[in-house]
Amino acid sequence: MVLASPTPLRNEKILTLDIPIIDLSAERSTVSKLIVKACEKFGFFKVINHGVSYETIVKMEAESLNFFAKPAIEKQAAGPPNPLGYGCKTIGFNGDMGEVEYLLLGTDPSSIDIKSKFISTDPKKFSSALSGYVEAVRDLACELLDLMAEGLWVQDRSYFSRMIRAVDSDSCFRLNHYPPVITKDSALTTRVGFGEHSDPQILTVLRSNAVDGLQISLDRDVWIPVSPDPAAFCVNVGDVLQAMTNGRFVSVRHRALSNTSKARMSMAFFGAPSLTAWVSCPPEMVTESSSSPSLYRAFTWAEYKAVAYSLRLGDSRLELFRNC
Ligand code: GA4
Repeated sequence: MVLASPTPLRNEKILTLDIPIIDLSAERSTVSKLIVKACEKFGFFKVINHGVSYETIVKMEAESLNFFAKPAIEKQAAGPPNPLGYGCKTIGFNGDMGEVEYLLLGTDPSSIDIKSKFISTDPKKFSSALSGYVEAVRDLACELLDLMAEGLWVQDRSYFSRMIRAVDSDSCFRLNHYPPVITKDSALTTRVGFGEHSDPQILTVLRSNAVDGLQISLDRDVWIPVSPDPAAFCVNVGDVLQAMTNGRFVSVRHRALSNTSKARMSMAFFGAPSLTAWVSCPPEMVTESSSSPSLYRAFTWAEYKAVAYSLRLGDSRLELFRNC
């Protein structure tokens, strides 16, 4: 598909191709093969006919719009992002900045209930929209992980999804709002909304409104814009899944730019293991011989998360876990 090229940032190239679109209503073995291919080549794909109801999505989107429309002081009542809470422009703890405001939330029922009281004047409505959405996208993430296991011939089909389904899974949810770029001379300037990074977790399921901005990078300084499609989910491999597939799937760097007169809004579910869970490959992904030796040492999610938060947004953290 050929797309309109947004203005590149200095010394960068923009490629005009789109990531694979996978129809989940197609035949299961075909779908699992397509997903594996997409995860190996792009680390990103879109899913359509995903089974998440339109109502579930629009309810959550409406709550998100309501939240970001509030005065700053009311949004700050959600607490600072350390790491969960409301943040504006600052990302993480090490000086990263972007043209974005966001709300980072836990996904377990008790944290949803507690936080909702500080987020909305109708906490019940907010927590019902959020729990409905989180449950639906978690189910979708688990289904996709089972399809990946099938496509990779991993016998234990729930090897990956079990980690996200765990009651103490450390999954989180993020609402992002990228305000429109308004300049005096009405010329559009490109700004970095959320800088280049890979996601630390297992799998990310993202939905955005119809405003573009998401780009992925398979090669340094070469960017591929991902066209927005509010009816689809954009799915990407996280660092932990790259480690659990022994490097077969790629956790690809991506970013969000703001360069339009319209606000971009996105909602991301980050499926993560529980803090104490060990991240290691299923036996099928590793061979004793030299063809696929274990690329990464085993680590716990708590250890990996601590390293991620100690580094800058764009740092390559998985490299630190490579076996010599
Ligand atoms: C990227 C993916 C998720 O949005 C996130 C981000 C987190 C944050 O914004 O607080 C991090 C970033 C993300 C990667 C490295 C660390 C942690 C900011 C940062 C500098 C919520 C996550 O889990 O990791």
